[in-house]
Amino acid sequence: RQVALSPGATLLRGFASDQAEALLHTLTPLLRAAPFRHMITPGGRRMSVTMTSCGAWGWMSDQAGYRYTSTDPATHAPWPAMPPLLHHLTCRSAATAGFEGFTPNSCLINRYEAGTRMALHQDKDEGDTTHPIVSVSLGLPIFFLWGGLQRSDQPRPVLLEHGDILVWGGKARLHYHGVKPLRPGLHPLTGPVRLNLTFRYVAKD
Ligand code: MD5
Ligand code: FE
Repeated sequence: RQVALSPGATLLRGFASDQAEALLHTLTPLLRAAPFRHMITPGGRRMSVTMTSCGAWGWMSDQAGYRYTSTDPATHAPWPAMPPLLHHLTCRSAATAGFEGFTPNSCLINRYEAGTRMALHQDKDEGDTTHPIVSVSLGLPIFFLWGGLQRSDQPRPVLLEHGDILVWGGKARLHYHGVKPLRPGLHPLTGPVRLNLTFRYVAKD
């Protein structure tokens, strides 16, 4: 159930399946404190995905650019703490994929409804790309688009399903990626949506 997508990129199929219900349960109070919202790109467009964060650093975007902040711009309160269950799962997945010692200080939570997509991009706002990124998929399946180091590299579709964990580091850390529009459906645990949790180490203090 461990698939190597490329050097540094490992798909752990079903790694979070047993814990999915518990993970969703730990998100409930956190989502009440920091609800999902649409971010605005620096170009002035509203992203179709809705987002929130937990942990010391949360990702945000507005007309001034992409960045990590210690407080939620919607409430000016610190982002909710990262639940220990999420932190432990991330450390365990990273170690399983060969990144022993990884410890995240940021978790971005993306919510996809039918039709929501994410354009090809690189993750390069973290200040230090020597750490991997761990991504947990919950709910409806989606086609992830796995590209190369150049935007022009033809991306390959990879189906990400409920409970799958993707670990990206090393040579794969700066690969372009995105997701195809979510197809409508109903998942027993999440209903009409897909949630994606991405765990990162943000080099800021
Ligand atoms: C998602 N999220 O499913 C997507 C894909 C994002 C984002 O791309 O930036 O929030 S998660 C797949 C992924 C995770 C970690 C690293 C990389 C891809 N990568 O460096 O290619 O919501
Ligand atoms: Fe990304």
